[in-house]
Amino acid sequence: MKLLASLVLSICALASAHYTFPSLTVNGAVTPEWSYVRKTNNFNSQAPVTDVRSADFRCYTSETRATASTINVAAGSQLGIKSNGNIYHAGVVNVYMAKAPSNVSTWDGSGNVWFKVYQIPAVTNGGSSITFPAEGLTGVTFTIPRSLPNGQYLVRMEAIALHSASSANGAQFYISCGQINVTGGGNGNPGPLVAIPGVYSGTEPGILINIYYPIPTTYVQPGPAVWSG
Ligand SMILES: *[C@@H]1O[C@H](CO)[C@@H](O)[C@H](O)[C@H]1NC(C)=O
Ligand SMILES: *[C@@H]1O[C@H](CO)[C@@H](O)[C@H](O)[C@H]1NC(C)=O
Ligand SMILES: [Cu+2]
Repeated sequence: MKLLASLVLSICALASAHYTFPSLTVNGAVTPEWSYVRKTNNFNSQAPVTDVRSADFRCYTSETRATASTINVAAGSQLGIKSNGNIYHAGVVNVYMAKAPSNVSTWDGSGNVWFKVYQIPAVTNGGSSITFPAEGLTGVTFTIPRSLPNGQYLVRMEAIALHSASSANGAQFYISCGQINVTGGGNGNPGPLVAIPGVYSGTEPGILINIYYPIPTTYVQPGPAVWSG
């Protein structure tokens, strides 16, 4: 198992092409890269964020200072977040949203404003196996809750690679923030609300974890419960 883990690590080091999440899929159409998603610092390097307390843990735009255009998405419809490659590392996914006070293009997403709308955890089996349904996907698709109030939102994709997560700051976070304008929504009250950064300490059992040996008996998905409206 140790051998397998180090093999995985060296494959990771050789394969420079990781992944970013530069596009949305709205009404079945994939948007051009970095048009409705803020261009992240790693648009070229594709390197992950590993410090869950850094400012870049929110939208990863400290260098690009990017903003984006905002696309209309109907509440109750499917929203996709698309990768430029595939999520080839073993890991899990969370998607968070936050409502901008006014124009999302000029909002930084600070405060206790983020709620989780979607997740893809690991699947365990009491210690005989652990599998990662997010592994290999080229993106995720989820339903914008029907009762979500109208308005402009940031949508933050978070793919957590866990192949080297057994030491502190070993988990790799692949992040991006899209901008959407929710229409036809309702009077829901999304929550629980968290701040990003702030939501994680980095020592959660789902972030600081050896996924190889011993095989985990359970997996605890990081972050709050999903709000589905
Ligand atoms: C939001 O702000 C951006 C950037 O300043 C601007 O281009 C856009 O027109 C504004 N949108 C609205 C609806 O005010
Ligand atoms: C958001 O949608 C509403 C309702 O369709 C529309 O009036 C408003 O102009 C849209 N805002 C943006 C920024 O697209
Ligand atoms: Cu890698």
